[in-house]
Amino acid sequence: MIKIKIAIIADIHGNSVALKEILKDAKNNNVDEIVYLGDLVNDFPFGNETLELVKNSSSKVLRGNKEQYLIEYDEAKYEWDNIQFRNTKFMYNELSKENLEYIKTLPKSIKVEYEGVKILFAHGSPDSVEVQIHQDDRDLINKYTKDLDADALIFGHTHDKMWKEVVNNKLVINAGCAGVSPYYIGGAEYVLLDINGNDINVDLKVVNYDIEELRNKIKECGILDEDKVFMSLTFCGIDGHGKERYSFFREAKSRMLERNGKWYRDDAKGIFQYFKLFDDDIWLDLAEKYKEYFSFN
Ligand SMILES: [Mn+2]
Repeated sequence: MIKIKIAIIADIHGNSVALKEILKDAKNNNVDEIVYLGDLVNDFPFGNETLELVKNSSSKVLRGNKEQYLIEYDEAKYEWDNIQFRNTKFMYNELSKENLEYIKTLPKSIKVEYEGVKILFAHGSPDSVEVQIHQDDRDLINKYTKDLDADALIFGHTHDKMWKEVVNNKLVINAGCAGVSPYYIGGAEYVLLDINGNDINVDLKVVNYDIEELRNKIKECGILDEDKVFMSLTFCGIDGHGKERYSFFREAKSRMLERNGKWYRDDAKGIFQYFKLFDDDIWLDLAEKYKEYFSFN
């Protein structure tokens, strides 16, 4: 009988410090293979380092919306000068040519069969890197499981705390978030799947990593010369200030709505319609308001 152990890692977002700890833990658990569910790079600036770890540990790697943004930026080279956009531009400029070409090769979903057990892996939903499947969205979960030609559907993207359940006789797992999970202080989520014949054991794992190491790496890499606000907000997501980060974006969005009647730019194209690019004065004004929670001022 086949027995295979798989580690599933979603949403690293350039946090190579977190990924290294996950890979250590996965090795200690004797995993046979690793599947990456996309959003490998952005919002932390360690894209190349992350991609080297990813490429060296797996050939089952998906594209997320963050990879999609970089690919579209490579094609269109939008001339946006919003301060907030500098983070994406920094990542684009930092990414090696080889890694840029690599992310273009990544599929949006894959189906893998482990001796009769079929699993569909996706970033957001089986048909989109942008769709978010939250556990309380029963219609959506029903839609994606009722005719599913697989035994399990596993995805990430929402950054919700990991969850699993059986719906329409299919195993459904949200693999949580490795790099920017707001539910811990320096905690990285990943899933261990133990397939033993038709029996699947699911272990939702959280490993700790050193947020000070990450903070120091950020100070050294040059991103703060471009913008401290986005980096601080991202850091709020992992150092216990997730609520403040959420309030910042909610407030920015409502100020944009008040000013423009919409919260994205008129010239936002393609997938960037979903990218919250706020006006600089709103961005900087809120940065002042929230600065006591910021790591980088
Ligand atoms: Mn995503």
